[in-house]
Amino acid sequence: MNSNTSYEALSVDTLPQRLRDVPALVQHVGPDAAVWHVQEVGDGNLNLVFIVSGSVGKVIVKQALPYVRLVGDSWPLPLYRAFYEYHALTRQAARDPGAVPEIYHFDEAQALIVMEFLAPHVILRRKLIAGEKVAGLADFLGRFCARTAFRGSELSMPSPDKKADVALFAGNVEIPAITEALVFTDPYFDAEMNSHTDGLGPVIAQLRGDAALKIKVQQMLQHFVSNTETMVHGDLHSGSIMSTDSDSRVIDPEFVQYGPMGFDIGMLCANFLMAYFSQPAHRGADLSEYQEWILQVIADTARSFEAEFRHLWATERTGILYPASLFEDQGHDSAAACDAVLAGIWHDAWAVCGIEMHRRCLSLAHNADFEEVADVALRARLEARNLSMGAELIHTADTIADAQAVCALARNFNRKDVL
Ligand code: SR1
Ligand code: MG
Repeated sequence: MNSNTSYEALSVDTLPQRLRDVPALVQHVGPDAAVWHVQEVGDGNLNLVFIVSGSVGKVIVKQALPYVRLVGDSWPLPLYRAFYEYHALTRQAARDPGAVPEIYHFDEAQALIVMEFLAPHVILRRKLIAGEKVAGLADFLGRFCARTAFRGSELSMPSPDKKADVALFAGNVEIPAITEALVFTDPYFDAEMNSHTDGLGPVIAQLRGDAALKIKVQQMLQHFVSNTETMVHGDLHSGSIMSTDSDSRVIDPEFVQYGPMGFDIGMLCANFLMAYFSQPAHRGADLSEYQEWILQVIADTARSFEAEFRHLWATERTGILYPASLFEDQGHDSAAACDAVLAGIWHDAWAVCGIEMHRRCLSLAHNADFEEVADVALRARLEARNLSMGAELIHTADTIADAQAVCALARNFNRKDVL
């Protein structure tokens, strides 16, 4: 395809003819486009996603649409998000090698990325709903969050490079604006695109009537839009992770921006907690065993994050922040400084965690964990536990001791009849 041609959305029928000369497809799919098989499998909210198979193998072709797929062309969205996704993927690949799919080709004009087809990986959210375990998941995710947080910050990066990157990604305006509205704002008032499960009225009234809670959430939003600590994935939920029974990768960083180091791990933990609270609707006899496994994943992800972050602190602290010249070279251990940085990260993480637990039940774009529960009364009871725990996390983010305390809180809310 001539990348100078103006943008046109691909279709199953046009893709072979339009991409047949792209070397990456010839190499990874096969030279004869006439025998390519194309399937559109996008189940996310924004983009087209094709699996292209041929005599040699398969690739994923992801193309941005000029509007929000979930809503339609009444909500236009810039194609340039593919440019930021591509640059986020290259940085994540450098900061945590092997953690993201390999990129074969990028076409800016067509807003498309050709990448590795992951097999037999499936979206992690599907595995959590099905009650399947993934070995090594927590180690992988904790490491990914720590490496991308640390290596994308001025704890590690040369300051001019980091500032150039902040400037580059600052051009990604409309995508973070979705997060600013849907995640941080809409859940807390009767916004136009909101929806919620019947029966949640009393819990929602309590949240929206809690001015102190809204202040905490707005403080976090202020932090999110003004703190450019590191390059965050920006949408790290269980739909942005693909897993087999023992291997995982992170996908879909189009919500990339420079933001707080605790953002990704907080959003991630929220999605594990929502998987946890929704389990009674999906499980039979093995309910408590599988729920405990999910909590263990949260605790182990936090442990893996801390261990990797402390390791990078000791071995890769080459940036302007907390330099050895101020600490080790003066005979001062920097462990207390690392503790303080981690405490700030965890404060942000637990607040973001509570906010994400709210938005997936109250604003646009709910998650399948709850949404696929057909029994509306049961769904409301489970979502009510999740919403109440979210509020508790936001209120107490400053004083939560550790991830084990969050797991204990989840067990308590899981026993409560909030409605
Ligand atoms: C309009 S986009 C809605 C949601 O889908 C994406 O995956 C993000 O989570 C966003 O908030
Ligand atoms: Mg996505």
